[in-house]
Amino acid sequence: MLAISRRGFLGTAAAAGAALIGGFGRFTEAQAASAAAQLSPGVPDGIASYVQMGTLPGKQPLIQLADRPPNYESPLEYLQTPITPNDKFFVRYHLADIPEIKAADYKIKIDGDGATTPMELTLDDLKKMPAVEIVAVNQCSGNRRGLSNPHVPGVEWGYGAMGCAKWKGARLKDILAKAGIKKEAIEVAFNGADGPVVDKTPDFIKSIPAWKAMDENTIIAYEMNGQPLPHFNGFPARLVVPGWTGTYWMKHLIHVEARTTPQGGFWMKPAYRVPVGLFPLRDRFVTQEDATSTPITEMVVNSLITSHRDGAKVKAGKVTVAGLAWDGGYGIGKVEVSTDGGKTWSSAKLGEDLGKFAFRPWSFDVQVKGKATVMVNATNAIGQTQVTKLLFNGAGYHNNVMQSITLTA
Ligand SMILES: Nc1nc2c(c(=O)[nH]1)N[C@H]1C(S)=C(S)[C@@H](COP(=O)(O)O)O[C@H]1N2
Ligand SMILES: [Mo]
Repeated sequence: MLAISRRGFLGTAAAAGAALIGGFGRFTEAQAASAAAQLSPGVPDGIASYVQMGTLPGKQPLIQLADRPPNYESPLEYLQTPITPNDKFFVRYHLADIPEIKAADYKIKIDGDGATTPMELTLDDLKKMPAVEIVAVNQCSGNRRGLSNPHVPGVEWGYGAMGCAKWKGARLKDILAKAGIKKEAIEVAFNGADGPVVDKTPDFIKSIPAWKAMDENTIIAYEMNGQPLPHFNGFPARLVVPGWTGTYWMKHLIHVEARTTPQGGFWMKPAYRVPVGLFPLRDRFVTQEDATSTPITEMVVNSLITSHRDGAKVKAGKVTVAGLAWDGGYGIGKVEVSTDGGKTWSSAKLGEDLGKFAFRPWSFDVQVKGKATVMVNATNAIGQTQVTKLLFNGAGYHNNVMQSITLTA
């Protein structure tokens, strides 16, 4: 058994002292006002009444959309670089009982009817395996849910439920090989050390197809940007599934199960599914599909303006508008900007290429006299583009509507 101490966020907050903010309704007017100013334009009106800037241990202030479980998004200003610093990286949890795990006590159990040789790995074992480094975007499936029209229930994320880091770890396929994965294995399922506070909430267990588990880019990571993982991003180790939305990136990973049958839990169905055929997705998760829905898989191509907020005041003349673009792992082909509402488009300058799973920076010079509107569209390496009209779905997933902002000189 793991020797871990269980404490919720409030316990953690108390331990960390006065720097922290308590539950709802106890924040100062200044904290509330700064959070309201950070909110993405377009989120439901009521949100400003309950969000605040909150500071989790080890983190810079983030936009606190919920406290138990902790759900904190990055303000736009933290997303101006292709690598998101660890202390500015968003935090998403479904369950509020989040243990603090000591590195020395940590073990991952690998078993299941799809493996011949059940085993356990310590953090040291993991670090002794051949290590790989990969830069990859971790984006919550529900990023931008708060911008859905009509609004849908769930955490009302603005633009900041995402970040990009350099992850270091061992390949999952090497670990599965050690555990003797059988050719009959169709899925690999993952559980983390966090659990529900109320017993009737189902434990957060996620599964991926065997082919994705065996992909050379899927790793169990113990470092993020050259540091041990921050507690709230999954210390001591988490799954990293480049290209796929954050839901599969299990934090505080303690169990890997090779399966010959589909995982049947709540978090695979009905949760985290998209309507069949609505999005131009290529990655299939056949063993979990039904006639109308499929688990969410790879991210859709998307971009974000991070240099300016909508309505920003600028100096007349040349203004450099900049931001990020990313997709599900094909890589960004081009980013285009329109200053005439989408009639004509010009190519933006692409910045440093940190790999096909990473944020790709871009920039574009606009002449501003009076008012200028700037619209952005990213195209990935296989020609997929963003949409002009929301592909509405009840969970608010995959929102890649082209952004348009107005600058005033
Ligand atoms: N153990 C655990 N892992 C988890 C989750 C969780 O609730 N518990 N949430 C997932 C979801 S939905 C997302 S979007 C990412 C967020 O990663 P981050 O908190 O490191 O930003 O973690 C994933 N891994
Ligand atoms: Mo998520």
